[in-house]
Amino acid sequence: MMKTRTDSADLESALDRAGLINPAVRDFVRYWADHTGASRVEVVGATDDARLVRESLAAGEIQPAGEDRYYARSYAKDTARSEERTIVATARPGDKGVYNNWHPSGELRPLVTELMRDASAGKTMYVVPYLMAPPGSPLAPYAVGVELTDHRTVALHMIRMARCGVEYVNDLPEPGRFVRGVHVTGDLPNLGQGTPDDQRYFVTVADERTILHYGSSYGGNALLGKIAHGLRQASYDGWVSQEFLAEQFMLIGITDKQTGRTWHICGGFPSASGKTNLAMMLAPDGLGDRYHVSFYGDDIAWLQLDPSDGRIYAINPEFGVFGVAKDTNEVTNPTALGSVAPGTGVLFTNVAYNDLTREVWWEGRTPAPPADVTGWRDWTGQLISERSADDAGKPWAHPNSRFTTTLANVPNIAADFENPRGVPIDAIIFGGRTRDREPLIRAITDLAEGVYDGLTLGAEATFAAEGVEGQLRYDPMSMRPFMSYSEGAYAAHWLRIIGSAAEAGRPIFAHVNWFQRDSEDGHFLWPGYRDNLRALLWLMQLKEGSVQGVPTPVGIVPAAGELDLEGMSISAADLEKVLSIDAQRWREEMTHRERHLAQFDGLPEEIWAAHRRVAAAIDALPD
Ligand code: GTP
Ligand code: SPV
Ligand code: MN
Repeated sequence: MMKTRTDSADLESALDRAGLINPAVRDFVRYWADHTGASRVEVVGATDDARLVRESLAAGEIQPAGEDRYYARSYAKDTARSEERTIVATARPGDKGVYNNWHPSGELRPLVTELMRDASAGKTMYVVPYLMAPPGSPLAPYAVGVELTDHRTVALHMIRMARCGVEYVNDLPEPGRFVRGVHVTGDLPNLGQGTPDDQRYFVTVADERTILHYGSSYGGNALLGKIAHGLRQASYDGWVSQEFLAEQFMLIGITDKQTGRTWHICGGFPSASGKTNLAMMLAPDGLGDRYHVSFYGDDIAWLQLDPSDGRIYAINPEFGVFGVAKDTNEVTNPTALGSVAPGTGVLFTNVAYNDLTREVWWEGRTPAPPADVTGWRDWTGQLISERSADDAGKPWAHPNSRFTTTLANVPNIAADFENPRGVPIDAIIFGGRTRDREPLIRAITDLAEGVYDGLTLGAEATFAAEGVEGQLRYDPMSMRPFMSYSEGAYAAHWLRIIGSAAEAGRPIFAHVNWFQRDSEDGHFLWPGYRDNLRALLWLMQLKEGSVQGVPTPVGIVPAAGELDLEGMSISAADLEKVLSIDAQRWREEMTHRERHLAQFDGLPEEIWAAHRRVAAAIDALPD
């Protein structure tokens, strides 16, 4: 007889077999197994990976893509985060911000719970206990979670992206203190994605530490440890506890082998704007082998004061990389290719796939697509050879196609990436895709002006979110899609946390832009990628006083000759352009900034004062 719902004896024995003894976690699983109507429950962790891979291959959910490499397609209308359908809900109207799409939890929680009723019927519910921190971190109490998911491929992703296993929940000092994540895929072909009848809901009930995501099996919509817990829930927790910041930041070390000195830099660029690439950066050949960049994190950092030395320390709570495939190749990012090499267990999603040769390809992998199209299918599964003339020019891979690989596979992973204390931060940088106005780098030494700069980060939105690509918009600290409470309180929390550092150990701020374009032919003025290290080396020299730069109203820019351009090719005109401040464009910008900041209730007076200072200095510039 076919079973419809998990029988309670089976459920208890599944939990027992997995050694899951935390009684609060067991209660959580019992409730949702019954409510979603899943027919089986299975607890999984890292040690189950090989078996889950075999089962997924046998079921045709993933396909082989070379030695221990795998490929999956998502449903064609489910390929990126949905910002419109993402909500932060709490019981406190005061948590409403401009970007968090706040709703009362009293309305949202019952609504989503109802959508989930019996919605996993006939499916297995995977129970994935996880830790979003290096074990032993002072922030580990905020990092414990359990994701329930009815999608096996999501479980495979979680195992790569977070530390997973019952050991992370069994011995909690407070057994009930974990983030409760429920992911129900729903009937993807019937959810009205992107229409007025959209059924999807991606809700973080932040004051109940509960995440309810319904209607997607892709990326941040479905891997709840990453964005929903690691950013939205954690930033809320960090604010309520007054203990830490959780930001969409990359985190790197730069070592000067000549002096033995290592600097640590973290920073926010909006989604699909270069964090992973920067974290995996090789020093440019022209600089010889003097410098080495080490990877700590590429998407999330949690920052906290360490009172023992008065410095700000950062950890990467993640265990893997969910990286953009597009334009990744031997020249732009050889490190990324190394991290997805044979034997890594990488999962590719929504790139192009060859049924016969088991190869994968994406736009920018090679200058032109494979000439022999035999066996090649685009990301939707359509054979390239059978494409209509109309479709001939369409990309083979989805622009938001990605690779998922664990940190240990990243060739430049820092030796101490699991250090529970994290690393002391020397600089915090912000940047985005900005086609004009923003110079290559401008350094900011004042705390309020640095926080102000983050809050006014403006950039072109990317394909990492549905329906917004190319839109110019403000994206404060690159947290716009992940903001969980009001922006005024967020700014105050930033001033307090970074301001708690001892004066001498305080990080310097900087704004960077690798994406300025020529106004006539559109070419990138700065070569980008590996050469970005040159701008960061200048910042470190500035911090240490070995270069002075040129002060401007928006920060200090490199003086001619201060950037080490050894072995790099850039025209004198392009270089001058990326190092200069266009007074007229900045004056226009300041009026937009004023309107942008005015939306935020309770913005600290220090931020307004910084804005007025910068605006007055720009007004005083000659044209
Ligand atoms: P999320 O994972 O969405 O948060 O993205 P991310 O910020 O980590 O972006 P990522 O490094 O994956 O880069 C996104 C895209 O920007 C890729 O297609 C890169 O090839 C491209 N890119 C990254 N760095 C540069 C650069 O310095 N110059 C240029 N022109 N493109 C870049
Ligand atoms: C982003 O969009 O910023 C990502 C990818 O890092 S996702 O996990 O889909 O949010
Ligand atoms: Mn991201």
